Amino acid sequence: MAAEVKINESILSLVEGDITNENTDAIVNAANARLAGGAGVDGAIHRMGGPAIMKECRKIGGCPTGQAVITTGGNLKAKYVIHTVGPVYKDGTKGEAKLLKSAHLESLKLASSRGLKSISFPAISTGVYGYPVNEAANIALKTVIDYLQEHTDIELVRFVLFGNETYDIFSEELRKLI
Ligand code: AR6
Repeated sequence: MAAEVKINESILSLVEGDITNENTDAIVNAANARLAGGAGVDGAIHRMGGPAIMKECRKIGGCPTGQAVITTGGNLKAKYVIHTVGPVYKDGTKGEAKLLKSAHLESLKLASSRGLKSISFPAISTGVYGYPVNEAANIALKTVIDYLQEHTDIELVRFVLFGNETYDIFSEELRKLI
């Protein structure tokens, strides 16, 4: 399954799949603030990418919630991994939306600053961190759409969604936004 929209000259696409197979310049990792590795997409990226990624994460040391850092992609097809830290969802009144927006925005800015042309995101914060998928999808998609409307350097942003339930919710939220 796939959906695609054009924003200026850039493409925003949604696919169902495993982000560790992506061949975009960078893939985004839903990391934790210690960059210590973990379950979910973080575990999958380190498993597939090999120890070079963790070696750089240790050197960097950590990443505050809402910020982003970049490492090699190791053995992955993607050249780089951008590690960002989404918020843990409590009740929606603890600044979660602002932090989730910032996680996406800082990842995009980092990709731009490195001259990257394509980037893939997972559904940050919607697994272990408990963010309701529809709310997270709205924030993630809106942040990317706004960014691509203002910046033309990134040619492709892809959301790689694990399972058709998450894919369907992202598709629905995208429909509402365009
Ligand atoms: N490709 C794409 N999406 C995936 C993959 C994959 N290979 N594996 C899981 N997902 P989560 P979070 C989806 O829990 O909520 C870790 O322990 C998953 O189905 O990976 O931001 C970190 O170290 C869900 O839709 O990230 C942190 O401690 C989405 O990715 C914490 O979890 C995000 O789920 C971060 O939690």
